[in-house]
Amino acid sequence: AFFAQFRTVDEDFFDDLEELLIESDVGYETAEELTEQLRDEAKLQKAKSHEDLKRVIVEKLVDLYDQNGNSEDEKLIYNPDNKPNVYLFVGVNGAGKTTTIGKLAKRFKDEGKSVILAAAETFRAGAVEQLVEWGKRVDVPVVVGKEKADPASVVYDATEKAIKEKADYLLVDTAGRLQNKKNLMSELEKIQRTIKKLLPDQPTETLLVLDGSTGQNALLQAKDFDKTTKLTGLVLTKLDGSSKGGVVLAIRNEMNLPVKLVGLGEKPEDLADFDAANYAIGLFHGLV
Ligand SMILES: Nc1nc2c(ncn2[C@@H]2O[C@H](COP(=O)(O)OP(=O)(O)OP(=O)(O)O)[C@@H](O)[C@H]2O)c(=O)[nH]1
Ligand SMILES: [Mg+2]
Repeated sequence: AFFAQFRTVDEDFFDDLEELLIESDVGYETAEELTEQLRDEAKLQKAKSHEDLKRVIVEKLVDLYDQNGNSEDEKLIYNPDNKPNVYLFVGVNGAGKTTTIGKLAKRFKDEGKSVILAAAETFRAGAVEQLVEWGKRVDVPVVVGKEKADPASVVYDATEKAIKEKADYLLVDTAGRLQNKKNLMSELEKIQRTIKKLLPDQPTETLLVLDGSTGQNALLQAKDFDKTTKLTGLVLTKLDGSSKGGVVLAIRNEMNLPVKLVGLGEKPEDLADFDAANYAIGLFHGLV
């Protein structure tokens, strides 16, 4: 529809394209930069037809995403000589941490790896049960503490168990909300310190889980969490809905954090690796 509106590719076309990119949460700066590049590229490639332009736009989105990184850092890190590989999951409440951990546990289990889960979210009622439920569902052990236990103590026990059993992976679930943000951040810091006490090189991954429909606020969340627990990547959830998750382009552009996983539903198999080209096409399809 967007392309049909335009007979010719002129200034109006690029103005409207920029507006549409902003609306899909790519971010103002990124949208401006991208439109600028597209304008140049379209001229350079003499892209006059709409088909030409669609190709140029998708190419540019992928380029923008890949700019500083190589595609290698998009993969989850697994080091067989450094077991257990500890993955710490952080993010605001409802983002999809627990669900992602359940799905990832299934993936690793299916690959023949040994996995242990740590229920380090003891604040919210029902949180531990939710992870235990996932553990049963995908047949993976879950370390839990006593009621209202200190989350760091649960992590300590789980790390010890993972070391003793030479587990391939330890996936740590954390709270998304405490009494206030300061409490949450200091708890996450304490959890990270606890892991390092036993395993100085861990966690291998500290992943920020983001609800794909969060919009521009996701960039603020990424900056906040990165300050406390240096992040290694993002998980973008709920892309099965209407959300395009355009904000990851802004996060990539400003913070150079790769998206490592995407959530595509609530079932154990609804998890995929991030693919920049697919993502760009999806984002772009949302625009037209
Ligand atoms: N459609 C869809 N729903 C998802 C996805 N990921 C998670 N959800 C749902 O989102 C809700 C919140 O997910 P949780 O995994 O509980 O989120 P959390 O980050 O652990 O939340 P807290 O424990 O409160 O901090 C649940 O109802 C999940 O089923 C996804 O990729 N797609
Ligand atoms: Mg949770």
